[in-house]
Amino acid sequence: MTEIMSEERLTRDEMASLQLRRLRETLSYAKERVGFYRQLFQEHSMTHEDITSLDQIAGLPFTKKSDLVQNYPYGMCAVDPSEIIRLHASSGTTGKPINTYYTRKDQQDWQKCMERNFRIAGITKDDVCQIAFRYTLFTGAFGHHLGAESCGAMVIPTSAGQTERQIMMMQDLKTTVLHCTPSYALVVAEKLKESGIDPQSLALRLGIHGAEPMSEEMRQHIEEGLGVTALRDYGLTEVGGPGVSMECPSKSGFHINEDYFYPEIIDPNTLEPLPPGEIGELVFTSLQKEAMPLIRYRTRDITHLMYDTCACGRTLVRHGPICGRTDDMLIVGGVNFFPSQLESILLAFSETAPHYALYLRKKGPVDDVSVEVETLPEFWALTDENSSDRLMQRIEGKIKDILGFRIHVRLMSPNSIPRSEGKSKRVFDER
Ligand code: DLL
Repeated sequence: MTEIMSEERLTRDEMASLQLRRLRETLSYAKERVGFYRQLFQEHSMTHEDITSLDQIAGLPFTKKSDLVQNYPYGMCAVDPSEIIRLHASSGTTGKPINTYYTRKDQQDWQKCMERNFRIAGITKDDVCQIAFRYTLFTGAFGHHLGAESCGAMVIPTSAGQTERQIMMMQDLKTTVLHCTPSYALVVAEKLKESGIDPQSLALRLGIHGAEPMSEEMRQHIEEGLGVTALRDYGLTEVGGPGVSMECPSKSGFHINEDYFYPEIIDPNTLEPLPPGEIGELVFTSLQKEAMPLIRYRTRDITHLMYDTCACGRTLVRHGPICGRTDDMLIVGGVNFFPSQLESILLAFSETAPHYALYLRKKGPVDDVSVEVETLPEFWALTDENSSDRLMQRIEGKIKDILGFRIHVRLMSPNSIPRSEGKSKRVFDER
């Protein structure tokens, strides 16, 4: 077990007073330096002096993705471009990327958050970390790279793809930690199996997977396929990428670096704050950012907060798994559901593989929903029409029981659904 630092086990009062001080500093800094916030605060006729306790944050306006789009490229920046030493971006939905910027201090803070995350996960200087996130504008690879180096581990920046070469390097260099999306972890696991390599023959012990959801059922596939403990980390480009939160080996929530990012959960419809434990939309206020401070940024991610002390001894607030995004929620015949719920149902069957694609189409006025799911090679090799019909009916029955409506299931042969080296696209809403 790695050492727990004092800032990871502050009392709630100590953390709250630190957060309040930094919140007031951030509000005053943003108002002074970012035209967007100056105007927003004027419209809400508020100043940072009005904030004397953390719960008053609920009276502040939100920042939305559309604000970043409208103020592209530098409108949300609090510093002159000459102070910026790094830019990362995610692909926006409207054509223009969503940028995030770092001053030297922001980058150092990012590194501290990533290092803390990886210590929480149990990485030490003896580890060999293979970074198989893509090294592009995407924050994933660079953030993980910074954190692993900061822990004193040896970093192998392979980037994503060239899976055979990844495996060769794992074997030759005795990689102990694989960093990549859950989707790519599945690709590596599949390649190991195909090549007849026993994961136990590798030095791999830990997988750190983020940037997209990983259900418990998918975690199990990855852990078995790679012979690792698979832990999730979370973050988003807008607030600086990964480094926001990380699971510890007790797998009971993601520890939030709440001295850097103040979290709230709101009801996405009423926009009112929800009490601890209730599920809603995660909102973050940056507490230490120089280049691009964000106040009450609506992430669209759905989860809940837990304030009890974790089994690992840390008091940092934790969020639960991201069970979906407000913009990912699907409505079929009036019933709301998240793709992650369907994933858990599909992967709970011992005959299925963790590869599926959900299609939503219109048949006249009615929603027609179907899902293609691969079966494991062991099942496919032995299957006949009867056994595959029986499995299909069992899966359809389970979906109807849990989600309350019918989804047509098509069983697919192994390897027939496209794989991804980054984030997977599994939902095709063609309505
Ligand atoms: O995905 C940052 C990141 C890189 C996080 C590497 C972790 C590891 P974006 O591309 O901006 O940034 O996507 C952010 O991805 O709002 C979530 O919806 C989703 N997401 C990220 N991590 C997780 C996770 C990076 N562990 C968006 N579980 C977020 C579920 C996740 N969803």
